[in-house]
This record gives sequence, C-alpha cells and structure tokens, in this order.
Amino acid sequence: LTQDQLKKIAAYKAVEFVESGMVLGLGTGSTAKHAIDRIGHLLSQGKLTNIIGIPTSTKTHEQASSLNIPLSDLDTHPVLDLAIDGADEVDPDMNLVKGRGGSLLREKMIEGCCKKFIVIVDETKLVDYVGGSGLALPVEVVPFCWKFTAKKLECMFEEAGCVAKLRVCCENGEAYVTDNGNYVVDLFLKKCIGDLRAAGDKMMRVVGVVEHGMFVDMATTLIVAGEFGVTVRNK
Ligand code: DER
Repeated sequence: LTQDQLKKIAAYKAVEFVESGMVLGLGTGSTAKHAIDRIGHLLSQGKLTNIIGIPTSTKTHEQASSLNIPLSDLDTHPVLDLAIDGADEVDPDMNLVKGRGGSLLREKMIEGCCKKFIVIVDETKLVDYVGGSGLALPVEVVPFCWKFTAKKLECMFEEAGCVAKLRVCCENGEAYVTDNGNYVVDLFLKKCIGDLRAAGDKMMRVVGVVEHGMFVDMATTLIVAGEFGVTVRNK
C-alpha cells in the first residue's frame, strides 16, 4: 500500500465517527483531504445530513465548498462536535507536531474548540518524541522583524541544537505567507526539547510569535493506518 492509500484508510475510518447533525472541524493537508472527500460523498448520497464544516484553511474551504459541504466559522459555532485532521508527527502521548502545511494557527484555534479531535496518520508519522525527527517544528511569526524573532527562538533552544529557518515558497524563493498574513519560521532541533508544554509556553513569550506547531494534549483519538491494518486509540 502506498503512503497515500494508508492516509485514505485512516481518513475513511475517522469519518465513521461522523454523525448527522454534527458541527465538524475540517483539517488541512493530504490526509484530511481524503476525510473531506469522504464526508462530501456521504452527504451527496444522503447517508449524512445536516453537517456544518468549519474549515482550518482557505485551501480546505475551497475543497469543502466544491463538495457542497455547508460551511461556517468559529464566530457562529464556538463549540464543535468533532475535528478530523492530520499531523506531521505523533508521539506516544498523542502530542503532535502540525503546521508543515502552513495552517497551524487556524487548526489550533478550531481543534481547541472540539469535544473530540481525531488525528489521522499513516504509520510514518509516529515518533518517539516530538521535534526529534530532525524535521521542521513550525512557528507562525509576524513578518515585522522576523529575523529578530527567529534568532530569539534559536537562542532559546540552543541546547537542543536549534536552527531557525524562514519558510519560503519553492517557486520564487519569497517568504511563505499564511492565510493570516504571517510568516512561518521552521525550527530544526537536534535533540528533544524536554517538557513540550514548558517549551511551548517559552515560545509564546517571544512577542513576535503568533503560535507554534506543537499540539500538546489536544488529540482525543488517534487513527493510524499501517501495513498491518488500521488502529484506533483513545487518549
Ligand atoms: O500542516 C498541517 O498541520 C497538516 O495537517 C499536516 O500536519 C499533515 O499533513 P499531511 O496529512 O499532508 O501529511
């Protein structure tokens, strides 16, 4: 099975938890895309009714609109029944790294308001500890003096061998701009940063930081698709 087929299996499994009448947080990324496609299909078949979607990005908003999923926002629905979203990394305590798709702020806002947050991944996303994969730990920052903010973050996690890099659009080398008009500084860590909540709180004290991509103690259910099948684990 390819990675995308595994993502689809995990996504479809998560949609089994969707009930008619729910207000749903719709995630962003290639795994969540499969879940949104599935929800749209079940709505078109009348197998699901009265669903309201709260999209976590303009990209998801466009996909859900094209599938005729009724959409709304947090101002209208401050409490959601269920959110389904992917993740870049998942540790044994179901803490996540998210944001490599650039949508972490709206994802964290929306997924923080859900009674249930189902994370859907293929097995390659499982890690022993967050930030240890050597891949990006995204931090959304204001564009104003982003270098100053990036340097502050780099120094803050010096003992973890932190290197901060501005995320650029591959095409033109320009800074990537989020749906919220901010930049993303990716932190590359060589060692574990210890207590994730404490590390996240430290990051948030840097004034130019808007939000970080560690989702600590937010997921309630983890669905993993691997070569030996799909597992569902509740927190
Ligand atoms: O950017 C994000 O937060 C995405 O949800 C990401 O974490 C998962 O993306 P993927 O499903 O394309 O791997």
